[in-house]
Amino acid sequence: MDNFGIQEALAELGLKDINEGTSTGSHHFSNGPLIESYSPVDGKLIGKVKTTTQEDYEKVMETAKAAFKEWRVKPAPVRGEIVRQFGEKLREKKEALGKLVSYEMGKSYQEGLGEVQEMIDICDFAVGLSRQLHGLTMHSERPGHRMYEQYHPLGVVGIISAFNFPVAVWAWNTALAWICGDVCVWKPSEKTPMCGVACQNIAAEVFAENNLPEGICNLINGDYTVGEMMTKDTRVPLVSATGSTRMGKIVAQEVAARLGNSLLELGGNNAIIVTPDADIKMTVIGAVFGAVGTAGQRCTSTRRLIIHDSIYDQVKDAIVKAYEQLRIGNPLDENNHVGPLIDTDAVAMYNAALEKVVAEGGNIVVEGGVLSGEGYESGCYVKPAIAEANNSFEIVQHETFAPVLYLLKYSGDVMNALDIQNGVAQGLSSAIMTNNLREAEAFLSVAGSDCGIANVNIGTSGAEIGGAFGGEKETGGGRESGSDAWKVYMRRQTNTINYTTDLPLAQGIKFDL
Ligand code: UN1
Repeated sequence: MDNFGIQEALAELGLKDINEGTSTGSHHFSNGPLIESYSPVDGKLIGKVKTTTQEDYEKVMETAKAAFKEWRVKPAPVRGEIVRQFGEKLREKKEALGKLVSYEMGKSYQEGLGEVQEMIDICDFAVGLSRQLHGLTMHSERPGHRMYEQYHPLGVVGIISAFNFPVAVWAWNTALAWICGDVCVWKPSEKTPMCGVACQNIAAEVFAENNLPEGICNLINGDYTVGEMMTKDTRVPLVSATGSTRMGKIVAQEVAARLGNSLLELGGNNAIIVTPDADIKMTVIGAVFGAVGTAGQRCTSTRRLIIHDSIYDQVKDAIVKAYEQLRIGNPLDENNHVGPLIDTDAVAMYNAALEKVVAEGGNIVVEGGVLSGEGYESGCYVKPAIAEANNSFEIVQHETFAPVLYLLKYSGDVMNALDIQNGVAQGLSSAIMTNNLREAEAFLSVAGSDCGIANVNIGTSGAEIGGAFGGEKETGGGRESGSDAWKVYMRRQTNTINYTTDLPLAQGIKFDL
């Protein structure tokens, strides 16, 4: 295994002694039982990370609150300069971190690098934004009065992230929260704890070099019970959570019960509509990457292809042919297209989905299966599968985090395809492949896609950081990353200033004493 330079990468990221469960950075407060992280790539132990107890959490929160007092008074562009330095450090460590992401999560090295690139990109974005946290000015109805609004930091922002993007989603939240003047407490997925410690180490270096408290960036580890410490904590005004809809519903309720804010980025059930005017070659690339990239474990992965009946067989044949070319194996080997699933529980869910689609009357077009033998010792490698199905099947309505693609047929005009596309509980990403302007515009119109992301002649996955990222319905409604997503990390204050010697009341009310 070592020929892929894993040990060197771990050393570069300060993760060498992690076998003793050494926690580093501000994570040194953690004293709970160890989480062992096994690679889905080869089934080997990567390291052990200490979990956070309630007592540890209290210390983290005290540290974070103290750091907030210092951080919030730094001018936003000064905070931007720190984020710029963090982005520089990420550039230096891109290969090592990309490799760890690939090894601990199982996505291809290319995608691991891509994920670190998203971190770098959001840092650059945040640096520019640090001079643009604009509020509006309004005209007061009263003479000699000035009215405007300003944005202030919120405080401690809690971040709960998923295994599938073990570093980028944290960075989307953190880079914005930092320039907004917030401090962060991050609970990464217990399936990818090493990635969390690696990021904490990189951030800690930057804060130390600038004589800033490391409590601006905090790491806690463990399962959902550790996440719950934040969701129930009134000291955490915003909890940003990425993961399953099941998890999101619990987080939303716990945070709402104390009238906190939550930013939710949950499950998707993303479809590509393929119309008679689609470019078939582009469709195949977009659909296959969308369905098998990251072994189908992106929240933006393509789950459903909605194909017009006039070109159904042609598209089906082309996709099946492309699947025949797929090489499944060690994701650190650049010759492979598809790596492993995260763990054997995910493999069981994949198997169950394939059984269920058959039981519901689906027709398997590309056979799935779990791979065994040399190179597949971890038991996490599966064959990407395709089934012809019906949108009403329970399994098609459900997000299975695995490379299972459902082919659905539509006839007539594009509105029929949109009914199918929108006919699921989730609303994250969507796409249409067409060269027909009318179809494309109908898809983007008020009566079109109901998702947070709607692409034309692009697949469903691989969104750029510059746009707001998130979706509707069971996807949770939150928006992270680009555009004006930063506003969620700040509190808005309306200020009215009277520079006269009179006190006229609004709405013309008379109140003479
Ligand atoms: C996720 O799967 O949680 O759009 C995030 C994409 C990536 C991010 C996915 N930029 O596929």
